[in-house]
Amino acid sequence: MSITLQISESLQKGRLKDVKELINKALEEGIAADVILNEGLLAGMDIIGGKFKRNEVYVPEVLIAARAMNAGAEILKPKLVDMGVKAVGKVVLCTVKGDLHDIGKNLVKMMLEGKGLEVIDLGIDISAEKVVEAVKEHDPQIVALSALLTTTMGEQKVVIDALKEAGLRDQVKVMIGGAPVTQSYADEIGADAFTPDAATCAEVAKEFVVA
Ligand code: B1M
Repeated sequence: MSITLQISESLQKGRLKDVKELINKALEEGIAADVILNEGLLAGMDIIGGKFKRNEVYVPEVLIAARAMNAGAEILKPKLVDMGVKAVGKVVLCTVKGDLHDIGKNLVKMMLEGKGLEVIDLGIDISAEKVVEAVKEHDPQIVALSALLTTTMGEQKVVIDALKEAGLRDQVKVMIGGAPVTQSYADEIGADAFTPDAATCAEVAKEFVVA
């Protein structure tokens, strides 16, 4: 089995120590950091994302796989920077104002990073004004908004309106999600995409940035 496949498999099992050791070994063997990233870490995270979508694995497995991915990515980061490898795109992500739920948002973040996207995670309880500021500062292609309460999903529309007001709406794709959110709600408020789960969110986000 190739060493990148071993990295992918160890990542899927959440074996952080093995992932780190294998990455160091692969680097010693002269395998390029971007090959390790793509064929090891991102490939493994892709498989986990698919399994999560099909309910073959659950939140804890995704969290430990993502922990292993982050540890591996930390080792590769300086080498990738040296090689001039850039993230494929940038996403500003948050849970909207009034909403403190972050488990789903964090999964979305991990899946986006697993697709090679840079994520500016603003956190929870984030106002439309803060999102607008972040778009001005970071110039992302995507704004991703999570809401878990029927009382806070309206904030997703508030953000879209604030982006329009600031003249930034056409520069970004707005993606929304969270348990009470639906496709018809996305259509109603003029979001660019609703996705039901973190893995699909990352797939659609990648399509947006490579399109
Ligand atoms: Co809260 N809570 N909660 N809660 N909580 C819910 C959401 C609720 C459904 C429970 C219930 O009553 N059955 C209910 C909402 C009812 C409603 O409005 N429809 C509820 C309530 C009412 C509340 C409080 C108001 C309770 C109170 O104080 N009376 C309060 C509100 C606080 C606030 O936010 N202002 C509250 C508080 C909390 C805790 C702090 C205790 C805790 C949050 C801890 C944390 O996040 N760090 C909590 C929790 C844990 C839950 C439940 C049990 C689990 C949520 C969760 O993390 N699920 C939840 C009930 C439930 O869902 N069974 C509940 C796992 C997570 C992976 O799923 O976040 O849905 P989820 O993410 C999914 C998808 O939705 C999607 O991807 C993920 C899967 O891949 N997704 C996106 C999420 N964001 C996306 C963005 C995208 C795309 C997909 O694109 C951008």
